[in-house]
Amino acid sequence: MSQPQAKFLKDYQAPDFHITHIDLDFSLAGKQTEIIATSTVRRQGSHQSPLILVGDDIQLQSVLINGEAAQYVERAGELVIETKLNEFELQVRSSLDPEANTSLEGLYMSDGAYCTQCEAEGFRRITYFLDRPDVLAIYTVRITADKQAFPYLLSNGNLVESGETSDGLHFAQWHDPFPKPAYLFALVAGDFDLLEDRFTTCSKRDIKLQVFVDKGNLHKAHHAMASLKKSMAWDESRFNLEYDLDIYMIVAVDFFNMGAMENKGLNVFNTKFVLADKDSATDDDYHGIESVVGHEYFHNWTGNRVTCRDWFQLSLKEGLTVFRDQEFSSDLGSRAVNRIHAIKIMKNQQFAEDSGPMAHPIRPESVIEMNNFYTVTVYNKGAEVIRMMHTLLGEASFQKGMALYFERHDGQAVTCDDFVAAMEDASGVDLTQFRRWYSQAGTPQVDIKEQFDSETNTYTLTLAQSIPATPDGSAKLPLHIPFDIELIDPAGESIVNKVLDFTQEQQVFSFENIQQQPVASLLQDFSAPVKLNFDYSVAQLVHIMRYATSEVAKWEASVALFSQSVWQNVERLQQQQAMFIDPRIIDAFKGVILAEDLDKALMAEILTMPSAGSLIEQKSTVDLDNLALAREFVVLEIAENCEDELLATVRELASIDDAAARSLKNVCLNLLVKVDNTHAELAQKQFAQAINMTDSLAALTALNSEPSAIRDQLMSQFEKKWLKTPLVMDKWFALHATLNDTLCIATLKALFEHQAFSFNNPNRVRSLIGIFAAANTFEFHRKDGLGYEFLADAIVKLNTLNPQVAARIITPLIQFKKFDSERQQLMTQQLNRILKVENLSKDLYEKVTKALA
Ligand code: B3K
Ligand code: ZN
Repeated sequence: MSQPQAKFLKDYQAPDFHITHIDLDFSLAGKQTEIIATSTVRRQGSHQSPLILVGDDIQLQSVLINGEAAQYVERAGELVIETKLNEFELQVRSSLDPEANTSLEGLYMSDGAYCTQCEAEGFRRITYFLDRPDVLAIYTVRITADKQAFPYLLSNGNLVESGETSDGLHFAQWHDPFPKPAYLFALVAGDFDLLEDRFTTCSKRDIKLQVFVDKGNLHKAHHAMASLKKSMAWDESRFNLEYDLDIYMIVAVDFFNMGAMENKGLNVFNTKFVLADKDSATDDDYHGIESVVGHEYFHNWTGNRVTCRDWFQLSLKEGLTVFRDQEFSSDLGSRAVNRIHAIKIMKNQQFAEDSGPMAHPIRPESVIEMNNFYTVTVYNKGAEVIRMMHTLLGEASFQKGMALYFERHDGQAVTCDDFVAAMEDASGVDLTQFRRWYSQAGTPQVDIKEQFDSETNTYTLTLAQSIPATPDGSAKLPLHIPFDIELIDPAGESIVNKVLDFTQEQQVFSFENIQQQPVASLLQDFSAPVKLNFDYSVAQLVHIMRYATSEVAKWEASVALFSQSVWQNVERLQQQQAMFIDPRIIDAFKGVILAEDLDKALMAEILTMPSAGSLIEQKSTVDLDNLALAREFVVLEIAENCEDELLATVRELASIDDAAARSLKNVCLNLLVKVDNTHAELAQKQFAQAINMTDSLAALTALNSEPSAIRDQLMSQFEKKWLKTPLVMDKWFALHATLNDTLCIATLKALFEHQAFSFNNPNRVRSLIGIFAAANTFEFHRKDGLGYEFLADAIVKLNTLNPQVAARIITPLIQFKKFDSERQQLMTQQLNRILKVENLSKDLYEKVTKALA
């Protein structure tokens, strides 16, 4: 077998043919599902090349051109059609078996309903087509199916006709007036409960809103509907963007490879991001639903109306849409807490990707399997790049840039450069150097030196930037970095608050009229996705925690205080010295628990001790065994010394019905249970009295740090209660997967047989296996290698069932460079084993070969 080949951005060529219209006729009949695709095809330019369509796993029946048998060859993944005509009607008849499709790409079944997933290249699993985002066509779709089993027949756009045919069948015909690429096509057929509502747009158009959920779940659809209405209103008020069709549908399905999909007018969602009621969903789940519903809705303009020329431009729509959904959440809720969540994703996951074998620029230059590039780099670093432009331009000019972008490109498939050009032209800001953010992989490091001259009253910051080499070989030239700082005087007054334009390899910034040595709060609000190298003293960090104007800066300082102490103790352990914590650190955390002027959700963030995974990301090499001991020590020292304050907080907030209060209470409870077993009773009591999932799950999580009889008892109560609610069982599986205990892996293996578990369902796989590998750091990295073997076994199994999911959960196994040589060897041993698997998917092939290179 030949090895999968990479495609390169530099090889982009406009298509030889365009398809302007397509009529799809689906006869949904299980294993023998028939599809007739009739397209209007137009040759572009004066070439003589044949028309080459792509397709995967299609059983071809016939090909006609203008009603006559066409001359064609079918070869690996392609249909080559010879014709001299410049414009013609092409009819392709084919069939496929959606029931056998476990990859969940193309047309497949989820719990008895037909549904589709076409991004990135799933449409070619439905019919032979020009499956590339720069081919935009107008779609008409007719669906025929059994009326009783599939009362709802849905597709993009507006319903134009429906009715019954013979033998208990019925049909629906849909028309989408907006030309779109094939990846935005969707079809759903099934039996659902339906929640309906309406929205009046700013120009007084009346839009019908529909949320389809599995039978019996109607009461869990209200939050998603409310989130949709908020999204529509917000996009009008902040971005001046109005919805365009007369109907907007969301369908929730249990079998789904990712979070949701923005198909034009017919979003398909993972149930996880639709279904919620207080009993079964946590405050975080509610927040997640609001943000994903928003994200998919915002794609209607950033992604659908203006789409990508090719898949290398993915960040054009994803980075921008993540930026938009982050702004939506921040305008509606706490800006600081939302920012902290975004920063955590960057530092814990994106920095890891940037320093690992899959490092790529936000606009990748070469790709083997496109599905591997729906990454934290393209999405989250992409959003940071948009955020930096927003910082450099300011809101008003940024909005002018958005308006110009739509004015120029509505209805087109464009590039990241087109977006930057619109921003530049609308604002007059020169973004030439800034564009390097699109082509350079890796996390820039910023080294900082400070100097205070008390004679001249001058404070000086010297900034130096460098980017470590990455395996993709992309250039590493100086970047345009907006660097946000605050200078705080000894009395706690803010004396300077500004964004520095940091563009050179090394640059000096001087501040005059500074009377006393200030404390600098650097890279405030994470104003650029860079790593900061500055040796803060404990006193400086405590000062920032107390006086910084920015709440995010307070949190950053608390993370730095905690982390410094952990690393110092790792060193002490390596030198066989006793561990120690500076009492000023304990006082700083105690000060936060006692603070009266801080937002409770922010306090909860500060009191959430940085995870082992996030600590690992701070270093290029890690002594994992001592890290475990040192982290445990610092957490315990803080918790023990704050026991009274923690206890008082838990009691005070016990019955306050507010998400921020709950999050603070539950963080405190978690720390308390670590201090002393007697506090386990508190958790037990909370579990017994809980009236919402947030509190039940927090009680269980607090008890989940080590095995105990109480834990086991509550876990089985929980299991009995929720056995028939898959999304809650996911939480139960995840608790098992994060137990820090040597028996963890054996338990997980036994759970493969659990009636609620299935390898075919991505949510179940992620909660049991994905979470284990990504979040149970010390069990996954066991010295005997059993954690790696467990993950590799699952990946081998998923290689044929669902390659996309397999390639997603492999991430912790390919990021092995930081660990000791024994662990590295055990990890690469498993990777080599995966590489030898017969019929290894392109998805895994790309990641494993890059890791082993
Ligand atoms: N655009 C989809 C992601 C598709 C992933 C394909 N592997 C969801 C989103 O980003 O909104
Ligand atoms: Zn998206």
